[in-house]
Amino acid sequence: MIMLRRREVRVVGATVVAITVLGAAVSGQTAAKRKVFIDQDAAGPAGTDMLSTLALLQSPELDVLGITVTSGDVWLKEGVRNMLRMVELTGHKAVPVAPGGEFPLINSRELAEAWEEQFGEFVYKGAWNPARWHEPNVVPPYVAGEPTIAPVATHGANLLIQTIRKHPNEVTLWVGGPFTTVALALRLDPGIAALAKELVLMGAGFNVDRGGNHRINGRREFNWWWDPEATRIAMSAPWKKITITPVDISVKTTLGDEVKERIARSTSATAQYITKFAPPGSGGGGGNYMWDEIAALAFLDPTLITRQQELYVNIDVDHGPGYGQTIFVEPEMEAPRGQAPQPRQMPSWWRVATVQWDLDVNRFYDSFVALMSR
Ligand SMILES: [Ca+2]
Repeated sequence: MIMLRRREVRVVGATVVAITVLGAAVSGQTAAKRKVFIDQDAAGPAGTDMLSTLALLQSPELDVLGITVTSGDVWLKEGVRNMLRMVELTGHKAVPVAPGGEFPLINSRELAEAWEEQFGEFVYKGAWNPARWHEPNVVPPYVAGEPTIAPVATHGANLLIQTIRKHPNEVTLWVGGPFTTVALALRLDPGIAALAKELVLMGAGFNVDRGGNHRINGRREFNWWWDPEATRIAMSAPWKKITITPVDISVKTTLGDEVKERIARSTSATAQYITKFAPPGSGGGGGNYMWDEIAALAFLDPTLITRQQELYVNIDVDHGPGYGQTIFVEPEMEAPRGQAPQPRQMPSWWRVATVQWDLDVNRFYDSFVALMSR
């Protein structure tokens, strides 16, 4: 891979945090909160989908304007139930929750199985995993109980459009799941990409050898692979800024017992929710990496990221062996010795994104525990 410019921001980051805290104390409640709209798949009750959503909901710096749920880790209807129950139990039920995309635009369980017959088995397929398979309309019994609140009577794509149109240039779209809902919204109203403040997402994989659907090929990352055509639509739209938390950085974190024990010391509703459903010693699936939590906390505090890089990033939608794999290229071409690098000329559907490679893991855990203990 290419040479990376290492940005050491640990000391600078600490200074920025101190100034931010001081600034907040001086300005009191007058500081405008950053507006964010969450799009998430929603396995429950206390995995990466819920904990990352909670991190955003718990932050005093954010105004969460809405949540839409998309199929992915679990089917849509199950995910909406899980999300509603979570916001109800943690004191966030005023935030509107809307059902979004139920089925990928093209991809399907059947297509995925046909692909596996040709090219090899996936370790992880979300709602299509044989061990957790049920029909999309089935909502199985839930350890956290059933919600007493209902979703808003609007499709998630429409709620997303309405939210961005109501607050032009102010809304960060934060995506922690497949892009189906975002793609539907972009096809209904292409103007929302340029009207959003930015796109922040967990997805894609580059060089990691422990992530992705195979656990050996990190370029086929689950969120993007579930709906490759939606990913192509979303990643080709003219966002002002795109920030990607890829699998490569996810595998540097673990939701381990030490973090869980620190959270368990708090009596807050959120801490007690987590401790009830993900107590210390309960383990966790897929390495217990904090995939989506990094995307949430780095959005809250970008100084947690110690190394990142700008790349053109998109996805392979050819229905062959590379279907659903991340594709990427550097923005500049290597120049002959002594000459300045030249910008690479790319087709219009390629966008430059900031890709996170490394983080200050201890500060990340500290921030996570603090948010969950509020
Ligand atoms: Ca997710």
